[in-house]
Amino acid sequence: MALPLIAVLNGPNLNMLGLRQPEVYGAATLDDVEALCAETAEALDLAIDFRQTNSEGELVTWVQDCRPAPGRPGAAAILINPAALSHTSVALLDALLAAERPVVEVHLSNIHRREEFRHHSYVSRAAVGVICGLGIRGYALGLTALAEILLDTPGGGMPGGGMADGGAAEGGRAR
Ligand code: CA2
Repeated sequence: MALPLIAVLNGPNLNMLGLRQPEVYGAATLDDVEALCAETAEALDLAIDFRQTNSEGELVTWVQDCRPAPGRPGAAAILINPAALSHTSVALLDALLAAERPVVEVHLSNIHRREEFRHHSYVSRAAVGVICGLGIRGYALGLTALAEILLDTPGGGMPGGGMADGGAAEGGRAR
């Protein structure tokens, strides 16, 4: 049976995780984050498409691609760590609003305990929820929340698509 597909999107510099600043972001690498997401998704009967980019434009395009189109399954929901783009990118906010999918924003660090410029996130306006300060477990919590949101809302409350097989099923799952 087709599983709901969650786009797990990571922004600039997150490819450096575990290699620099472990005192801020922890020792786990982005590969560790992907492994945790894969394991969590399997337990939740979700499929994931896990990606990272250093380019704002590429991230915007990936968000746009979450809406299904002919020959493209889209995604049922989005888990995103926009990294520094959280604090700067109206373009990313606009793309997330236009995606019309449930969005959970995740940050490894507690952005509210850090510099003032990190306290505001444009992306949060498009998010059903924001998780920060819990390290990589925030990704597992975000996937768990999205699984529940998709179960609670027939069709995820969004236009169709978003199944891992690209089939005709609507986004989300019937209870
Ligand atoms: O805490 C988070 O997850 C952040 O999204 C991480 C961003 C930062 O700009 C946000 O304010 C909060 C930075 C991602 C870059 O991560 C690095 C990891 C290791 C070494 C250098 C950067």
